[in-house]
Amino acid sequence: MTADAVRAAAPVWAVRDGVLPLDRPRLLGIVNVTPDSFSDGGNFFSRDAAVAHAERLAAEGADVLDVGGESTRPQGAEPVSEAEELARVVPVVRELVRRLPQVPVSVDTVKAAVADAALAEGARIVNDVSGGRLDARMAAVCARHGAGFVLMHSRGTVHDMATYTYAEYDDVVADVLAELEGRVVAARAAGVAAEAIVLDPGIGFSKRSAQSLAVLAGIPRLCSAGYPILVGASRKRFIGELTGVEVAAERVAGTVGAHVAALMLGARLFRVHDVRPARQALDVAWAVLAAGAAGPA
Ligand code: HH2
Repeated sequence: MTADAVRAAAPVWAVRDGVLPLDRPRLLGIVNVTPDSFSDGGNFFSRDAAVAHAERLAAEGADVLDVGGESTRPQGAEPVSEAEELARVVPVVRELVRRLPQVPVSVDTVKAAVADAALAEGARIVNDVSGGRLDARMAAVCARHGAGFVLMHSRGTVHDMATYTYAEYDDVVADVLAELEGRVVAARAAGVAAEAIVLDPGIGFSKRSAQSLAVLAGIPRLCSAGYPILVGASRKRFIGELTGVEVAAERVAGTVGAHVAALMLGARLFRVHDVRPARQALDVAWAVLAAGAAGPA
């Protein structure tokens, strides 16, 4: 197969009012408008700081800007009220849609009302770390707006989904796949188009380090569901445990390693704090893979 043929065969992700072709690795740059996120909490808590950060991520090559107003940090994330989350997220989404109309904005929320408000402001994707599990209205909101919908695997509530409380599996890859397929059935039943759906195994969510490694290694099996796979390994605990690097912001090289491996196994979307190194590493890794697919030069 030629490199052009590889690209031509690539799927596209239907994100409200357009598509994001998955003909190369796509990056979601993380914009945490929170005081308490595990690796950058408080850094971009004001609207202006969050917007400036997002503009920097776009300039560094982010394909999507993922705006979130509620942390799921492992050390007991405190759930945020709907009013507070709206107040954090909506002004940032509004400003990004105005300033960067060419970069799709995604909203990272488990609340249908927050998703609805962000989509009304021009966001094009909903990234739900509960895959629609925690708010029965979420899938219908995504369907009504025609939004792209990231269904991430997790168990439990916002407060404990990033702990090990529910980290019991028979076969972690099979169990995650089955639970995600259940979320897909619910989303499709609510009217979400198949082309709008992306699946994410939820690295570090109700998963010990070995289980996060297992789901990364299991990406080819996850791909068998027929939906694009997104991975969010950025700065996460398993990288700290593997490398001994305790400061989350210093886990950039480990993050790149995890994401390049995930790309080779079939993932096409990556949610990252550090866009510049991710862009460079994944584009080069992709060029190598495409050259291999093209056959002898
Ligand atoms: N991880 C986090 C948040 N949202 N969304 C998807 N789709 N995949 C992920 O792996 C994922 C996610 C947690 O990371 P972060 O936003 O940096 O931290 P916090 O939850 O503390 O704000």
